[in-house]
Order: sequence, then C-alpha cells, then structure tokens
Amino acid sequence: MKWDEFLAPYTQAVNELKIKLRGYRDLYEVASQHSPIEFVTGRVKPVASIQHKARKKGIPIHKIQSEIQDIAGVRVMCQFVDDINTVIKLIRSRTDFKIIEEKNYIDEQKKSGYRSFHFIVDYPVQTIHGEHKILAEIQIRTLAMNFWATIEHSLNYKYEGRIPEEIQTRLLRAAEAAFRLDEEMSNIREEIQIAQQHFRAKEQEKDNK
Ligand code: 0O2
Repeated sequence: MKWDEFLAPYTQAVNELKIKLRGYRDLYEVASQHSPIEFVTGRVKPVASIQHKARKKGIPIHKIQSEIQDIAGVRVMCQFVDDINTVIKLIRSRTDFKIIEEKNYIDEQKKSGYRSFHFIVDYPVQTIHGEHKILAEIQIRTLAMNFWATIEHSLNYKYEGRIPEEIQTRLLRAAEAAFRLDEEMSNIREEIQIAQQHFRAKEQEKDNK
C-alpha cells in the first residue's frame, strides 16, 4: 500500500473542509451575529490507527477506503448545545458534499458517556487524476463534550482500550457533570437574551417619548 498517495486526497479534503467550516465564523461576524462555531479542527487518521481499526473490525486492505469512514475527520466545537442544531442545519443545507449518514450521540449518548453529533459525508476532491470522492466524518460537539471526549480518549489510549472499572465510573460521573454544565450555560444564555430584549424594549420606549 502506497500510504502517501492513498492519504493525499484525505489531506486535501480535511484542509478544504476546515477552511469552509471556519468561513462561517467570518460570515456571522460580518452579520454581527453570534457564531454557532467556536473553532474547527481536523486531522487525517495516522496510518497505524487505520491499520489498528482495520484489524479490529476485520476489514481487508482493499476495503479500507469504503469501510473506514473517519480517515478524514473534522471537528466543530460550539459554545452551546443549541449552536449544534444550527451547525447541523448549515451542514444539511450544503451542496458541495453528500451526507451519507448521521449519528446522533447527543440524544442517545454512547455507553462510555460519549456525546457528539456525527455526519459521514461523501466529499468530492479535485485531484490531478480528476474528481475523487472520499468519505469524511464531521463531528459536532460543545466545548464541554469536547473536554470530556479528549480526556476519555487519552485514558483509552493509556489503558489500551481497557479503562479500569473504577475510572470508567468516574468518567460516567464526569460525563453527567459535563451534561449539567451544558444545561446551565444554556439557561444562563437564555436569561441574558431575555434581559437584553427587556433592555432594548426600554430604550425603544424612551426614544418614543
Ligand atoms: P480517533 O482517534 O478520534 O480517530 P467505533 O470506532 O467502532 O466505536 P465507528 O463505527 O468508527 O465507531 O464510528 P463512531 O462510533 O461514529 O466513532 C468514530 C469516532 O467518534 C471515533 O474515532 C472517535 O473520534 C469518536 N468516538 C466515538 N465513540 C467515542 C467514545 O466513546 N469516546 C471518545 N473519546 N470518542 C469516541 P476513533 O477511531 O475511535 O478515534
């Protein structure tokens, strides 16, 4: 397998998707609106990780391209849970790639406590050999969900996927705390918005007098 050649369109796709999704931030800024996107990251899965996943799932080398869906991965971080819904709508309305699958681990969190919304998309890359469609995964999560997932991911790496039960229990408690943090932040945000509306109405009243 010539990995460099195989991975080149994936790198291209990740770079393009990062630019496209980051672009929304500027558009919201110009419109003086809150951006539902806080920041965007992306990566191409390292070869060792691809090989590990293929071995674990019994995927032969010639099927890696069609069966490993997250070789190209982009992650969108949001401040509030509501922002995730806005980003979902933005992605569903795009015409430059095709959505293959949606995985809602927010309404139904994983057993581990993991929460995020995933899109698997068919992304067309223009290569020197013409158009090449590749699968890419777009993960959307709040900052709190991202904090939890990052810590859990490094523990999984450290314990090679066998996190001791006691730590798993603590992680589940931490996932609940992250969920409550998201809820509290949403409540605070609503209160701020109500206060702002109230303030604007008062100002309007003054102007009309
Ligand atoms: P990396 O290092 O991020 O690339 P599977 O891997 O079999 O569980 P599948 O079918 O590939 O799942 O798709 P799924 O469930 O949508 O997971 C793909 C990616 O979502 C993972 O990629 C992680 O990035 C993230 N993810 C899913 N479940 C968890 C979880 O319980 N904890 C954390 N921290 N992340 C999760 P990789 O290949 O696992 O890892």
